[in-house]
Amino acid sequence: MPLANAAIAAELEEIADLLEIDQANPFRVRAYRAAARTVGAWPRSVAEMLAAGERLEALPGIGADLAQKIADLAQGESLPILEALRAKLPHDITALLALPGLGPKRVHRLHEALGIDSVEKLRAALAAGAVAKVPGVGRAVAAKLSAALKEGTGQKPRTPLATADEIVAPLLSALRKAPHVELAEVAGSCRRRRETVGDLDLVVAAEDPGPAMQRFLRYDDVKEVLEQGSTRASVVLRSAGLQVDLRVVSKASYGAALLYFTGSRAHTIHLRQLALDRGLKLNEYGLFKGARRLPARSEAEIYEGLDLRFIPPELREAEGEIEAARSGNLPSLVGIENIQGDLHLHTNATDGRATLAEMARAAKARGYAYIAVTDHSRRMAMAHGLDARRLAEQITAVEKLNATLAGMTVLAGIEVDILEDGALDLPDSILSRLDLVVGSIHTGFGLSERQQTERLLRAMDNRLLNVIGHPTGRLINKRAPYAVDMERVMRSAVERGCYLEVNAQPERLDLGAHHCRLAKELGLRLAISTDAHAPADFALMRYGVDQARRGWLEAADILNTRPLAELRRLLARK
Ligand code: DGT
Ligand code: CA
Ligand code: CA
Ligand code: ZN
Repeated sequence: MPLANAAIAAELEEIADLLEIDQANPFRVRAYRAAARTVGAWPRSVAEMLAAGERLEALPGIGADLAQKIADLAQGESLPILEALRAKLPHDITALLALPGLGPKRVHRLHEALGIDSVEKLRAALAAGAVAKVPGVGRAVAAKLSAALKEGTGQKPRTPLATADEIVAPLLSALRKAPHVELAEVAGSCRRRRETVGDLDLVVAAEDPGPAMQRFLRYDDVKEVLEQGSTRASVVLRSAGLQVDLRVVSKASYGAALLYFTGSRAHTIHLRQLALDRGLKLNEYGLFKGARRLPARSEAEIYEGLDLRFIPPELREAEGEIEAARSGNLPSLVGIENIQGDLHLHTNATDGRATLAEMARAAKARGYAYIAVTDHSRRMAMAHGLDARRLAEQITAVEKLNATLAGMTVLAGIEVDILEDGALDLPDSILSRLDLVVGSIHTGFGLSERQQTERLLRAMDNRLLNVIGHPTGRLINKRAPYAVDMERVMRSAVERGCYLEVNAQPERLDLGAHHCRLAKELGLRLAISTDAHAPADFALMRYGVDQARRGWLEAADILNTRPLAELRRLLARK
């Protein structure tokens, strides 16, 4: 199986890294490093040269021994030297090279003295005070490492997905404009739409990787270059201190590389096993049958080659998606285009920043059929929560507005506080005049699991309540969810004809993906709501949809994909 130059270069780079940590002869290290650069930048396919009977010694600086190794790699064979190095030094050890003060020599010493072969083990050894005592490392370097781990990649909280999206969009478009770049996509957890990302992983297809690499390394936002080779590099951006890993591959390998770097690790390992079971080989460079390269320019070709339906990135967590793809039981995931309206938003009557009319206009411009205005109730004094009188005024305002709006309906609603005893913060006499009541917990996060669960059940006992807002109360990186028996809450919601919300605020994403999946199992529909406080917040809907997709949900599982008439029927309580 012919291997692309880029892939050959990547393997040679890894050999150089590992040899260097292993304290091999510096000339040998340099030879591999130079060979990686040469092959990576060579304009013609090495595999094709070999097929045409040309000799690789023609490449500058490549001697007979390296030429043989490159030829082996080009034919898809694994090199005994790389296998041996990988067996000796775990893959994660190269990550240590990215830390300040750590070159191959010190990484070697730390490995020899303390068995450190990953950032996690380094962190533990630093905490135990062992690192400063290693000869050739010392106090100063240990202090520098502690500081770096505290603020740097390891300890740093994971970046919210929405922040990562904002950072990656201009970077991708810069790469797409670089010469020779045919395709560029973000992979990793960002593409799987996890709620937070550890780092960004980019995959680029370009026959000549040089220009893309240059564009990447010289990108304005780059604060520090951690690692650079001919086809891969890692940098830290000023924005959010986010690390970005780039891989440049050939077009023929693009699908395989995108699949590999999208992960999850568990998903691709499972796929690789599936390939082996069929006598095929799948890796980050392609899909192979013996010496023959099967189509792998796109992920779709690879899934097809494995007799699987295409698996959307959001499902690639090794949680049953491969089995479902094989048996034709993959869900047809809800998409942003299925969303008909938004059922949780605020206006400047409470803590929103726009008027009711402005919010309605923005929703109509998005093509929505309906929205529900759900300002806060009186208990939220700091947000100027509405009492019964002000809510009555808002209901009148909604009626007036509806008379002027064509093609979109504003539903009158409230986000009413669920008090600690489970009572609602406004009298039934006013709640009964609303189209939709969202009930939320904003206080009393410290109750026991039993108390919190009873509180929510009691709130749902009120037949005027429709949807529980942000049901776990967590704030990503800031506040843990309160203790609650979610399965019991969901079962009770089904019995009572209530619903739960997927709040799309990037720091909430509440419910999260696993709870979405649980809801589906229990037959509970969910609302996906932005909790918008300004017109621009309507765009957050995609983050709620992303989590619902990660939870295997289809359009029919979502309340606000239903047309208005059906929505009204669904809101009628049992
Ligand atoms: P993150 O960055 O912590 O949010 O999570 P990911 O999934 O983006 O993980 P990351 O950045 O370490 O690696 C990106 C993808 O590359 C990962 O999802 C799968 C692939 N990958 C990286 N290293 C390995 C590996 O050693 N084996 C396999 N099978 N895949 C790997
Ligand atoms: Ca990542
Ligand atoms: Ca990464
Ligand atoms: Zn709220």
